[in-house]
Amino acid sequence: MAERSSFVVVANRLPVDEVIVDGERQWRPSPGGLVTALHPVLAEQRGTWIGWAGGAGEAPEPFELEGIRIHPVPLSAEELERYYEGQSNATIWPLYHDAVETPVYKRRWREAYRIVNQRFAQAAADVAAEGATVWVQDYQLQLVPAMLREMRPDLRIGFFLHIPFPPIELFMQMPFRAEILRGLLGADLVGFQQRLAAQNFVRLARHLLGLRYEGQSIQVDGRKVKAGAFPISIDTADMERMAADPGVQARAKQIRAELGDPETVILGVDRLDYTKGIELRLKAFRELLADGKLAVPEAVMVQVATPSRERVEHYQTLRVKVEREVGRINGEFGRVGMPAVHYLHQSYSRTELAALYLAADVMMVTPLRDGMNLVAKEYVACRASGGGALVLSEFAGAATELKQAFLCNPHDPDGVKDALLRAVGAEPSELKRRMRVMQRHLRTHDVAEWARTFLNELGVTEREPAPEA
Ligand code: ADQ
Repeated sequence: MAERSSFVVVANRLPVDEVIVDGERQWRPSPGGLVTALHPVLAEQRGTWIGWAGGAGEAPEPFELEGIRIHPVPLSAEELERYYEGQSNATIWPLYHDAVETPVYKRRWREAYRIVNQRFAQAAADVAAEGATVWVQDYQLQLVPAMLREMRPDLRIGFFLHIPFPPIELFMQMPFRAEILRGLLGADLVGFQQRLAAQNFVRLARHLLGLRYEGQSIQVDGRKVKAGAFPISIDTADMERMAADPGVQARAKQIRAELGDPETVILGVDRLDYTKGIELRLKAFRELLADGKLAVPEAVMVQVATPSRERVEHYQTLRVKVEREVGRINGEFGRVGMPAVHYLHQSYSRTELAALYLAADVMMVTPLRDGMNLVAKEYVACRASGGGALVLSEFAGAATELKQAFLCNPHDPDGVKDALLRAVGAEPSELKRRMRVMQRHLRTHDVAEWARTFLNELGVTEREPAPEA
């Protein structure tokens, strides 16, 4: 058996991408906040990351990349359809996001979710050293903590949910609700983005299983399970560095020129997901053009919508609706060579995204519900020069921290239009002041601090020296 690790991360996806070089398969690290934050801890402890490598069928053999052991878990084509697209993304995802799309419940999806969660738990049980710390990530793996504790009671287990945790009334819809809750309660610490989500969780434990709690601490089988809020963040310094790069700044200027040097560039950057409020944002823009409050070519909108979960029906329907709305706006308000909305259904590099953030006068982040929303934080971190306005939904976790944004209720079209207009018309000095406060916050509350706070609360530092940030 391979050498075991004292620190293990378990997540649906591995932090690596497959690339083919000269006909040979190679792996390169995929950029992401989570891996950036956890890299120092993983590298220091020769930690292991367990996850799916992408693709159906057999998994590659475990390997090491940049000091992290990578332990792939296989998923069959049928499991991908049932565990990932089905139970994770057509049942749990919509239910946890206020059921803004109707969750679909299927027995065979649940069964696949159980089987796959057991496989991830087994992999963790195999690679974790005696007394190791295991940190399980997100809604695809909610059964893993209890499954793992059953096999390995010696481990210290943390769980972090990246998406919202719904109120009791909504959670109670789920057919195997008690099993999910017991799954999570297998952890020593269950982390959420928001305090309200942690409260939903402890109240649910009492409501559904009759468990006693004090503060955020639940009594389960003679153990204590702590719940808490750990708002995730970005690698702020890295984002600031990128925005200060002359190449990125030149690209931002070029983007503005390509857009016809308008007075106001309005930007949206999201995965193409129905929780992100892309349609309502487009509608607000259309109505403002129709009302004559905004006009093309002085104002243009750029909407980047990253392809996402394209085999799930909810997502196929959304794409049709968004593209129809873009067509409608351009049909009514565009001119030859001058569309009102530039719609890009593509993925971009980090530097191109930073250039887009720099090129935008107003960033619109209007989800109907979002655990955190890192795009909002990335935009703020990029605007070190002080300009720019963030229009932010109150229903994004980020709104709790970024209070100087132009906050709006995405369910109220007039409120969204009003926030957008206020952002467009704000004085530069006011925008600077707002940005400065938010930037200061992000400098001290970055993703490394997030990981450190969670691991400290889990008690990792009681046994090991504090991980370097
Ligand atoms: P997501 O729903 O994926 O994450 P978000 O937090 O906005 O949402 O993160 C998206 C990331 O993807 C950002 O870092 C962004 O820069 C990047 N991205 C978006 N469009 C891109 C494009 N076209 N090309 C390249 N990169 C692109 C879930 C939860 C969130 C929570 C995060 C982290 O739904 O609420 O903030 O996890 O916990």
